[in-house]
Amino acid sequence: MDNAKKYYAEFGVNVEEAIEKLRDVTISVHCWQGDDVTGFDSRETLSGGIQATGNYPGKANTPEELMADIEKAFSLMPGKKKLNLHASYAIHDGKKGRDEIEPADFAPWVEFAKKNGWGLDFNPTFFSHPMVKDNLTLSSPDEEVRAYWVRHGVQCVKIADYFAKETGIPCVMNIWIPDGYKDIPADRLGPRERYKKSLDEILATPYDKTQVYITVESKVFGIGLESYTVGSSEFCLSYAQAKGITPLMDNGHYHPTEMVSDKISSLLLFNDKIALHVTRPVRWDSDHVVLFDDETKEIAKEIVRNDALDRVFISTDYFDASINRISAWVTGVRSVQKALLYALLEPSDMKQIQENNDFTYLMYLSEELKTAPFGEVWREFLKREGVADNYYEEVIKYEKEVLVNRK
Ligand code: RNT
Ligand code: ZN
Repeated sequence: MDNAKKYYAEFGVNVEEAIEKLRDVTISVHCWQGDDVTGFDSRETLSGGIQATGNYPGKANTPEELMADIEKAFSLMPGKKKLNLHASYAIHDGKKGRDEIEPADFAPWVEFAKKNGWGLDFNPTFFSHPMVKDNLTLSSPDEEVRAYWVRHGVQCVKIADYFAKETGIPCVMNIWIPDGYKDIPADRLGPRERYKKSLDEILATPYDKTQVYITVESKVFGIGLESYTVGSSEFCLSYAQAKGITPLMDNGHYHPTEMVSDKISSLLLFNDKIALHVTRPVRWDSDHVVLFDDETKEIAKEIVRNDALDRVFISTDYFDASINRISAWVTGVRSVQKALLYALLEPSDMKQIQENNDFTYLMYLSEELKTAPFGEVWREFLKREGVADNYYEEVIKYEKEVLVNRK
């Protein structure tokens, strides 16, 4: 580390401070990487325009298996974590409708989180269910369908409130609906009016606004829903702004040359808090495992440079069924943390260099930092967190001992 400390000090960077700051950042880790977004209630094939592809052995099939995998995966991730659940992971006899779920159906999850000292985040599940009709939920013109999903949303607010109370850690509840049309619609306004009305009805549920943050996630298109998405970016940003709730950006949900890293600053100017789903879109919203790549770094830089680590809810959202799922989980979360560390190790005068219009030096410096002894600092962070550097070995051991024995 001494080497690295000396190198960074030459640029005015304090390595110890960077490590300290990183230790305080919470990553909300999605539970759905462990079972290809299947859940435990309806166990329908994944729908809603998203897809998990691959059939690598060892998928978690029960709450016990998923919890064991989560514990294994989390033990290989440094830093602070929260667990992000979906409503479809309710634990009941399988006979309850999604509009009937209640806090008690998540009691084992609360116990699990408390035991590990983690907070819980939550998501209503508006997909993979027989009550999704014609790919519509909260925007459906069929009042029975729309009302069903409003009831689901209302129950979820109660569950989010319960999570926050039980864990003593704020809960982020994210609303994403798949609603849209494959082909050119005749009415773009009607579905959005109904979505707005449905959200208003869900938000009328009493909840502790200081402990529960409700977010809305926008999207540009989904598979089979190419022409029109009800919850577009404009819809979600405007809705969040109008209602004083929190916007959520998933970096797979924009046109391929549109970058979430460029959007963060604008949202920070107009919102107290913002939320992110960090993912890796490959040609579409493919939800590949997050890597330590340029856009992930750029997103992290925007958060760090704008001093917004306490204003951005960072969560992960990817699902790869083609490789060891635990490894996928760990690689993705570590990539986000690496990106944050990379950003924390930047000199603090980068903005001043821009203001001086010295883009020559800015380019020189940015490129220079790419070959800085970053790896040394990262490994020191892992060591201090008591987490193995080589997670691959651990993962393969777990695969041989546990995963391959699953049916
Ligand atoms: C889908 C959204 C959404 C889901 C999860 C499972 O495109 O990104 O966040 O991935 O809710
Ligand atoms: Zn997402």
